[in-house]
Amino acid sequence: MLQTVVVLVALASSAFAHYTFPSLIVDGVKTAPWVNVRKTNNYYSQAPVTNVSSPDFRCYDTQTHATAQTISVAAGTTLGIACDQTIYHPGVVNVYMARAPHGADLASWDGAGRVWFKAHAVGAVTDGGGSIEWPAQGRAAVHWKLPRALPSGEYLVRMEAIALHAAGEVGGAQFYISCGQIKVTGGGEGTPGPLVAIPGVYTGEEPGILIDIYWPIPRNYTQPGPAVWSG
Ligand SMILES: *[C@@H]1O[C@H](CO)[C@@H](O)[C@H](O)[C@H]1NC(C)=O
Ligand SMILES: *[C@@H]1O[C@H](CO)[C@@H](O)[C@H](O)[C@H]1NC(C)=O
Ligand SMILES: [Cu+2]
Repeated sequence: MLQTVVVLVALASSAFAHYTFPSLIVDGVKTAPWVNVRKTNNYYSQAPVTNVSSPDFRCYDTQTHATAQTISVAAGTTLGIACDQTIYHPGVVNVYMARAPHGADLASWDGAGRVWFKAHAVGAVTDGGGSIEWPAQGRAAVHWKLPRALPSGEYLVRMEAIALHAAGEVGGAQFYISCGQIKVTGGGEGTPGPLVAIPGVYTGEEPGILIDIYWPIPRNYTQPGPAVWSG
């Protein structure tokens, strides 16, 4: 009897709990949860962030005050960020990165200031009002190639999966956030940008954040934030 209850609770939480992004994927290997990613306030399926101006909007670790171990990744290789389940809400993904200042200890660096560039994005597919699709939906991870021009150094890698199922009013979009810690090796001489501050990058009223995705079906979709820096 107790076993049945435990199994049902486990099934229910995997099916209905909010999701998190606790792992990186480096050289094809998924890291253990919250080892190379700062443990977030919602590590135990608490609510995602909805206030784009909140201090929690950066790494969502204001209560856990978490830091993580930094993992080495070579420039030019593929980096992934893994969900604890799948990205089951409709929505889009942005990944931002920020390089810690020379001499700073990444584990204690807070990522304040205009230091973030967009490293990767997964948007929406529209066809002029007939349908709108969300390529990130249903995925267990996102992957992208770190440009060879990315300078060597220590970076925060911030996942931002924006769930848009309730985004028709201000504060309705849900932001599933976490920050990993990587050390880029063998990098190049590029200048990542444009740089933005987080929080600060959004007002919450961008057409890609304040949006009714159901009716009328949007004819187009504008990814929030700056363009991706691709090296
Ligand atoms: C959002 O966060 C900012 C900064 O902490 C705060 O001033 C504001 O009241 C918050 N807004 C809501 C709706 O909670
Ligand atoms: C679609 O494009 C129009 C014209 O550029 C723009 O005003 C509108 O905000 C866009 N809608 C979305 C949801 O991005
Ligand atoms: Cu949810």
